[in-house]
Amino acid sequence: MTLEELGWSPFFAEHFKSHRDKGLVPGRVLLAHKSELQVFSEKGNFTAKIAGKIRYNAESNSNLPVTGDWVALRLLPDGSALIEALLPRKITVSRLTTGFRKKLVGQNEVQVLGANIDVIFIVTGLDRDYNLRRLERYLTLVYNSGASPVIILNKKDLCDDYEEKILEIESIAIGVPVHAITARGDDDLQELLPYFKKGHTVSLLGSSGVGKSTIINKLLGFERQKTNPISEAVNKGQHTTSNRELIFMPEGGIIVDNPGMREIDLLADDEDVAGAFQDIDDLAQHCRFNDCRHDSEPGCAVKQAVDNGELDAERLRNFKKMQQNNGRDNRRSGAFRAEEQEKWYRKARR
Ligand SMILES: Nc1nc2c(ncn2[C@@H]2O[C@H](COP(=O)(O)OP(=O)(O)OP(=O)(O)O)[C@@H](O)[C@H]2O)c(=O)[nH]1
Ligand SMILES: [Mg+2]
Ligand SMILES: [Zn+2]
Repeated sequence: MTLEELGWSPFFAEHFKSHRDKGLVPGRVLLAHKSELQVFSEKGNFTAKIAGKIRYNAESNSNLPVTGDWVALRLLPDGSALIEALLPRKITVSRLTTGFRKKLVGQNEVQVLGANIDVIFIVTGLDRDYNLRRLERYLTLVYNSGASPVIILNKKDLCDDYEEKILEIESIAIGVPVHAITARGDDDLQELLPYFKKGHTVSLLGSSGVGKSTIINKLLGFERQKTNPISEAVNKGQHTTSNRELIFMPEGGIIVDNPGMREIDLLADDEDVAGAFQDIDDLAQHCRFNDCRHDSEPGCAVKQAVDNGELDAERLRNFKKMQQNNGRDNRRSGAFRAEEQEKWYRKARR
């Protein structure tokens, strides 16, 4: 497998320069367990350990390599490898566990759900799983990551009015592709193939039982992933899929299956939405006009921050997308934020 097929790009090449001089080789993490990782490189597949200094210097778990990360490998004489550096992530799909969520689940960290993902399929079931508000929360998570969202409505066979639902979704997810499919059927998966370009990584997110693994099996043409009727998995309080792993598509392209996300995981994102763009909210205080849209208004502090490199243009783009998406201009006030947090907090404790 070539580096390009693994998803290598000039961004990583630039950050790898200093490591190459030290005799290290680039590799991409296929699968990460606590102590051992599977890493793919041009020189083959290696079982790798993380160098002690990486663990020592990591400020939190989010600084340790996860599936999808690019790393610098020292190849050892016994055929294994040592991960000596983690390359910067081009895209991080993550969830902040702060504030109320921290109180709820006792965590205090950024949890990385995906690294260097190009496209995220947000998978929803057209059966009982369907929930527009939840879909909005998934969209927020994806917009914050910088990956491109695609909405997959699965189990079309169990829904009579899926066309209406598509219209409903298109009105909140402006410009986001929406596909209604039946993963159990044979023909619908064709329309997803164009997302699998050479070296591109597609990750599937969604609640447990919506059919993420079924979709992957169908795309691959064999039962690579375990699948289960929803009732079985949910009654046991488990997800059928338990880890994240890079899977290579025969025609090129890389796919990542994920364990189903829990309601409480998304809850955090609602809270994050409230504070997700705090930096932009702060800058906006200094715009000349109170209702500045940060487009071409004179005296716009946000635009100015982009011009002088203080604020990432991509981030501003995502901020606008999200506002457009949710029509949530009014959500910027602190009072609204506090109210929202309170609401979700109460909900979670019921
Ligand atoms: N009727 C119907 N059932 C489907 C469809 N796609 C998947 N299923 C069923 O839904 C159940 C759950 O599918 P999985 O693929 O295991 O779901 P998952 O999203 O991977 O779940 P986790 O791994 O727990 O996150 C299985 O019994 C599938 O056969 C579909 O298009 N129609
Ligand atoms: Mg699964
Ligand atoms: Zn402005």
